[in-house]
Amino acid sequence: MKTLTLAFLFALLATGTAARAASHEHENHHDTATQQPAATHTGTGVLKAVNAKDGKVQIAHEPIAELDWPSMTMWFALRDPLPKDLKAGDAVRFEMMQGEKNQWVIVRIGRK
Ligand SMILES: [Cu+2]
Repeated sequence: MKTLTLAFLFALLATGTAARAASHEHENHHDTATQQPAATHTGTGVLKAVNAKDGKVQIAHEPIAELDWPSMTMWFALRDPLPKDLKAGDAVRFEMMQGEKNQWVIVRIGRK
């Protein structure tokens, strides 16, 4: 009985650890298949890098509760060219929606 209980506890611990590790993976927090496809979500963060050629920005974003996202640094596609007054280091507020292939696309961005 004691052995069984211990084995059960270890199994629980192992499961918990695996679940926590997975939740920190980028893919995982982007897997929002259950979300409404056309909904926009608002985020805030700091602009870290700009790739104007590919139309992408890297943002260290704050947690986004409605998507259950933790804070993290990630790349977003831009639907439109980045406003000229924005540069790396700026605090920003942005609106995004899921585009093709579940990629997150920023549809509006500005200084916070
Ligand atoms: Cu992210």
